[in-house]
Amino acid sequence: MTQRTLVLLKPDAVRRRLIGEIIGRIEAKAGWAVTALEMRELDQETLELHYGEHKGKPFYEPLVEFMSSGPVVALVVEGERVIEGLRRLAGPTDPIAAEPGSIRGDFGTIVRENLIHASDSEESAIRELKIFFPGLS
Ligand code: YYY
Ligand code: MG
Repeated sequence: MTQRTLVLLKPDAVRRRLIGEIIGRIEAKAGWAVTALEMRELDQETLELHYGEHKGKPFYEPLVEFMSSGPVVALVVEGERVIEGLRRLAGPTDPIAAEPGSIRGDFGTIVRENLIHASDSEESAIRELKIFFPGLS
């Protein structure tokens, strides 16, 4: 089952010079491929679309502030069961609860600064890919 997912390497990953390490882990998975990639800064409108489900929650405003604190790297990753696979590679939202070996488990400590976003379902992937890569067929 070949799928496509949206990955964001968050501003902390860029600041800490971890983008190569993280992309390396993604590329190391057999058959997965990065098929589009862009470094960019995210405006409020884009973040509101992307994180709309969290609007009104106590962590929303600080999350948006963090996500616009510096450039992110947006990637399209394609491959076998890549949506579930990337969620597992990233680890759970709270990096302290994330297993060592996962990206969040190896590099994170703070929930907000958890290095990576990966779409959580096929529906989310389709929605989020449209936001970040509208030209994709
Ligand atoms: O999908 P995932 O990134 O693992 O978590 P979400 O529950 O969708 O939350 C999005 C984002 O918000 C999370 O990566 C960090 C931040 N966040 C937070 O700062 N504090 C929380 N209690 C929950 C989430
Ligand atoms: Mg999420």
